[in-house]
Amino acid sequence: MLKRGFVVLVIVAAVVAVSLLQVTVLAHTPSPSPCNDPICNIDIRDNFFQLASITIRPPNPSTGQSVKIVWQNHGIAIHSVTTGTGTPDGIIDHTLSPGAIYELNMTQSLYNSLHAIYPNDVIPYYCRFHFGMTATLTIAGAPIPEFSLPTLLLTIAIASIVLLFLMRRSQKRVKEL
Ligand SMILES: [Cu+2]
Repeated sequence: MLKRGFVVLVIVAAVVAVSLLQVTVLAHTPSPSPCNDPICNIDIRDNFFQLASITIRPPNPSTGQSVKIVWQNHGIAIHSVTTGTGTPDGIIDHTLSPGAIYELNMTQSLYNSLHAIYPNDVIPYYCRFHFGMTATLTIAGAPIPEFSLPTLLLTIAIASIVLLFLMRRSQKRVKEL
């Protein structure tokens, strides 16, 4: 019994470690497009955005869950994330020093403001400091699911423990009979 408890503990520790690793990895590498995760990363370099075109999921109207977009300046120059085409549209305008991170939640209200200007949901943005440093953010597809991968893994871990506990109890009962 002690051995089985140890095995369960190791499995739980591994799942928690993988979940934490997943969060860390998500925070530091550019996401692929389409990005189906609740966190989407865009790297800023001298002088381009990576990925320059990315598709993210819209906010979930029933749960209120929104995608978090994370820009990180990996360059040695100052850059900005400014929505519009050459002139700011007044919705997003954020300047990043080298190494800085800018986190933006694509909430329903932000999405509505952007959708009013860009009805096709392709949002152009650029850097104020470098001519030709442009990118697009496309909002398309089904809203993000309620469960993120780390949450899902933790749920599986907890469900496994409950299942093992119930199995153990039923085995005991069989022995008693
Ligand atoms: Cu720039």
